Amino acid sequence: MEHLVQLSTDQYKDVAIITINNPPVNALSPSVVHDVAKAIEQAGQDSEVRAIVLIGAGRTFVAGADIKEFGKITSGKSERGAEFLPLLFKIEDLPKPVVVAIHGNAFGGGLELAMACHYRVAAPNAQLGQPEVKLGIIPGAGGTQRLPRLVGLVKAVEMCAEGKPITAWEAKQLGLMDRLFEGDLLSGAVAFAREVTAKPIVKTRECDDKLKISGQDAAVFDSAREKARTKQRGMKAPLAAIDAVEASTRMSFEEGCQVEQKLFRECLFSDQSKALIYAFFGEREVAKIPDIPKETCLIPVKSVAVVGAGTMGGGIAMVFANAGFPVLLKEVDQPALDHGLGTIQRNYLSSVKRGRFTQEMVDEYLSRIKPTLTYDEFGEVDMVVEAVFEGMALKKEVFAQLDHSCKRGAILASNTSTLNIDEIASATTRPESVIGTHFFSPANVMRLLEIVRGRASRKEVIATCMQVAKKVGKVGVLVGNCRGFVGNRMFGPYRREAQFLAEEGASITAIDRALYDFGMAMGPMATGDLAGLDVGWRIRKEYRHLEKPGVRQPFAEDRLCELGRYGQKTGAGWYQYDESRCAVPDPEVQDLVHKWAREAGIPQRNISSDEIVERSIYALVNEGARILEEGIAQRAVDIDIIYLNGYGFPSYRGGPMWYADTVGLKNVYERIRDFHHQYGELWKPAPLLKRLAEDGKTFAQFSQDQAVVA
Ligand code: 3H9
Repeated sequence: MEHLVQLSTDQYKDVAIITINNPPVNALSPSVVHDVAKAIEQAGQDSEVRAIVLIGAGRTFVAGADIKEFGKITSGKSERGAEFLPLLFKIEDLPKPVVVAIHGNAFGGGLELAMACHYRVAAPNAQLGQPEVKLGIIPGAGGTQRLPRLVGLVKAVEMCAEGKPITAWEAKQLGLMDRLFEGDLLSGAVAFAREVTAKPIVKTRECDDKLKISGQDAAVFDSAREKARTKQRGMKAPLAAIDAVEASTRMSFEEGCQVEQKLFRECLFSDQSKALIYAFFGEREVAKIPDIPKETCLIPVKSVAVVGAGTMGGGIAMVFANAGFPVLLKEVDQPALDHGLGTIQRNYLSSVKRGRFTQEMVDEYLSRIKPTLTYDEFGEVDMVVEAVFEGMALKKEVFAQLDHSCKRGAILASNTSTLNIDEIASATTRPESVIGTHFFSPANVMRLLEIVRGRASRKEVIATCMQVAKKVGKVGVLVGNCRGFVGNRMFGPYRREAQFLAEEGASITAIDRALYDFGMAMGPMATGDLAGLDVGWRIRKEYRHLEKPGVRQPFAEDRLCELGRYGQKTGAGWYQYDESRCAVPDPEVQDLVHKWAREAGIPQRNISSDEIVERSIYALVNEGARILEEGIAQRAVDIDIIYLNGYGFPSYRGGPMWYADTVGLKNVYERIRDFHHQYGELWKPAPLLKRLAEDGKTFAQFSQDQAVVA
C-alpha cells in the first residue's frame, strides 16, 4: 500500500517536499495528520533542509478533515482527531519556512492547514473555503481565528458563516495567497521556497493587524447574524461560526481557539450536524445503484433535443445549453416556439441582471439552442427529453414519432411527473431506450432530477442518465415507476392533510406558518398556489374513479379551482397575490372554507401547530415507508435526497425518513395509529413502519439490511 504521506527532497536536497496522498480528496484522517506531523518533524530536524513544501497528490490539495471520522467521534467509537490543532502550532513554530502548494480544493481542515503554513502558493484553478457550516459544524482547527488575521473580519465572517469558497485569484487579492503559478505547481513552489529562506518567519497567529475593530466592524457581526437568520433559517452552525470569528477580536489567539473548540464540539454533537453529514454522504450514495455496476458502458451523449418549449421544456433546454450541449428545441407552431424562446430569453436576462451570468455567457448559451418546428434533425441527436402537456395520449403520439425519427440507441426520455413510463414506452418499438427524467420547476434552478426506471429500461440508459444528471449539475435519483414516482406520490398525502386541517378549522396562515417554522422552504398552501392548484384538480378529476367510496377526500382546493382561483397564475388561490406575486391572506377564502366545512358536517376546532406538523410530516413518512417497501425508492436515503433537493425539506433535518428515525419510529408509528383511529382509512400505518417500530429499528437500518441481502 502507498504511504499516506511521502517525504522527499528536491534535487538540491535543500527543500523538503511533503506529499499528502490519500485519494480521492486527501481527506485529513487521523493517520494522515499523524504522518504529516512525523514528516514535518523529520524535515525540521534535517540540517540540509532549508525550507519545506507541502503539497497534495492527485486531483486536489486537501478537501478537509475526514468527514467519516465525525460519526465515529459522536458515537463514542473514536477519540482520535485531537492531534490536528497541535500539528498546526508545530508547523507555524518551525524555524524553517513552510510553503503550501494548493491545487484543486483547500477546504475546511485543508485551508486551516494551509493557513498555519508560512506561505501559500496555488494553481490558478484552486479554490479555498471553510465549508463546515454546510455540515452543521464550524471550523475546528483554528480556522475562525487564523482566517480573519489573513483576510480581515468581513470576509472571514462571510466565508465561515456561509461556507462559500473563493478562487485563488480572490485569495491573492485578499492576502490569503502569496503567489499563483500558471505552470508546474511543485517546481514553482520549490523555487518560491528557496526564495523565501532568507526572510524572517511570520506566524499567522501573531498577525493581528486585520483584527483591529472599528465602530463599523462591530456592525459586521450583527448584519452577518441577521443574514444567517434569514438565508440559513433554522441552522445553528452559521451563528456559532460568527460567534467564533467575533471571539478573535476580543481575546488572544489561544483563547479564541478554545472558544472555537467548544462551539465546534457543540455543533458536532448536534442533531443538525448528524443530519447534514448524512445528507452529504447521501447525495453521493444515490449515484450508486446496487444492480448497475460502475463499469457499465455509457452511451455517448453529445447533443440533445427537447420536445415542447413550455415552462418545463424551455427550462430543460436551458439546463442542457448551460452545460455545453447543443439543443434542438421543438414546438408545434411558430407562435408557441416564439413564446417559449421569449421566456428563455427573459429568464437569461434576469440571470444577467442578478449577476449569475455575464451577457457573453448568455449569448453563448442561447447560440446552443436551435429552434425547430419539425423532427427532421432528430436523427442526429443522442438523447431526447419530451416535455409536452401531461396527457397520456399526447405523450404516446410524441414517442411514436420519436421512435420513427431518432437513431437506434438514442435515449428517449419523458419529463412526465405522474404518468406510467411503461405505457409511454409501449408506443415505441424500443422500450429499452425509454426512461423518465422528471425535472422540477423551475428546471434551470432546482437541483433534483428523478430518473424513472421503466420495466425495460436498459442499464446503459440508466447509467448514462445518472451521468448526464451530474454533468448538468443535477442530483439524479433513480426511482421506480408508479403514479407520482417518489416525490409527488408522497407530496399527495402531505397536501391532502394540509387541506383536511383547513377543513377542520386551522387557518391557512397557521398551517403555512407551522410548516415554515418546522423549516420547510414554504408552507403547503403557498406551495400549492405557486405550482397551480388546477394541476392537482385536473389529476384528481382524471383519477376520481379510483377513489374508494366512503373514504374522506379533501374538497376545499377543488372548490377554489371551480371559482377560478388557481393560485399565483390567476392572482388568487389560497392567498391573494399582488403585482409582485406577494401572498396576502384572504379572509374570504378562510370564511368560505369554514362555510363549506360546516355544510359538510366537519366539526371545527382549534388545532395546534404541533398537530399541523405531525399530520403533514407523518403523512410524508407513512407514504415514504410504502414506497420503500415496494422498492420504488432503492433506499431511505434516496427519498431523503429527493425531499431535500426538490421539495424544500430543511436540510438540517436530513429528509423525512431520517427525521422519522430521529423522532423514533415507535413514536411516529403510535401517532400514525392514533390518526388512523381518528381519521380512518387514509392513515392506515404502512406495514414496514409498523414492523420496524415493533422491532425497534430505523429506516436507515432497513436499507442497510436490504443492501446486505442484495
Ligand atoms: C473539516 O474539515 C473540519 C475542520 O475544521 C477540522 C476539524 C478538526 N472526508 O464529492 P465527490 C469523498 S470538515 C471524507 O464525489 P467532487 C466523497 O464522499 C470537512 N470523504 O467529488 C466521495 O466518496 P465516494 C470540510 C470525503 O469532485 C469522494 O470523496 N470539507 C471528503 O464532486 C469524492 O467526492 C468539506 O466539507 C471528506 N472531507 O467534489 C468538503 N470529501 O467516492 C467536502 C469528499 O466514496 N467535500 N469525500 O462517494 C466536497 O465538497 C467535495 O467532495 C469536493 C470534491 C468539492 C472536495
